[in-house]
Amino acid sequence: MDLEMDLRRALSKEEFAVYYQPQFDTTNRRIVGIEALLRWQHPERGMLYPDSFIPLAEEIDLISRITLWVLDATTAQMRQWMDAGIAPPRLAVNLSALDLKHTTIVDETIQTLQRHGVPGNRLELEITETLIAQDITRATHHLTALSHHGINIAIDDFGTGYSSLNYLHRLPIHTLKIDRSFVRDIAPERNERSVIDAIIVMAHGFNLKVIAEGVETEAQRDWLEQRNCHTMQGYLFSRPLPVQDIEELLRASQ
Ligand code: G
Ligand code: G
Ligand code: NA
Ligand code: MN
Repeated sequence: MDLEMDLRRALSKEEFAVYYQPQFDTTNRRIVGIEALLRWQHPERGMLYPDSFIPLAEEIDLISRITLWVLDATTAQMRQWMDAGIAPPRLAVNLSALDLKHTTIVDETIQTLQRHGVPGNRLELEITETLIAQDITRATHHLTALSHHGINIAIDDFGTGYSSLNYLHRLPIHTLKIDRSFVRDIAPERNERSVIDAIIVMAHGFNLKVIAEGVETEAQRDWLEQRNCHTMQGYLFSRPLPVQDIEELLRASQ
């Protein structure tokens, strides 16, 4: 079995699917966004998660086609939700480290939005710090162009990579996503200052939205609320769901 060969065919064989995980505002329990998470329904191996094929896709230079497929599929989905009156305010799509290196990513993203009639402010692109640090000049250029079209930029896994306060205010960033490793380590009984505290204070100081990911327990939720982080994503609220299930949730939360 050759995973590389399978991956090269997966797009044309329509083996990819998008799962959707909601992000909640815990002050009013409303869905403020939905993150799109890619799945590969492999004919023999069953459902594969991004960690097991995205690195390979990057290596064999297939990642930009996959990213475009995800952007197209999720934007079309967003349009349907808008027409049905159940659209979440925003849809978050993950970019891979290689996507921002391609000069065409900005145009292709804009064209995809226009093709489906979805305004830029409905889209949030999640990128990692490492990606920005690798090529700050190019990243600045692309992210600025994207944000001129209303597209939001979120820093994913924030706090785990090379964080520079310098880029935070130089770049058009809207959201920090606190990495789930910090959320996992929350110990309610301890009262000392934590990395999360620092991230939340900093986010507010820079006028950025902040979202905690990987929230699994009520204790973690309560602790985060106390620290003024009210946007959360994680198994406590919902797992990533196939489209039918997320639609049910969207309808129920109207
Ligand atoms: O549920 P989860 O296993 O889906 O995601 C694991 C990792 O894969 C996360 O770091 C997430 O950012 C990344 N990921 C999920 N979907 C996509 C996608 O469509 N494109 C890229 N490049 N990464 C994704
Ligand atoms: O890196 P990124 O943040 O985009 O990854 C999202 C990943 O986290 C996905 O694999 C998703 O399935 C997973 N995930 C979402 N919520 C939780 C959670 O509450 N706990 C854990 N352990 N993983 C989660
Ligand atoms: Na992500
Ligand atoms: Mn993350």
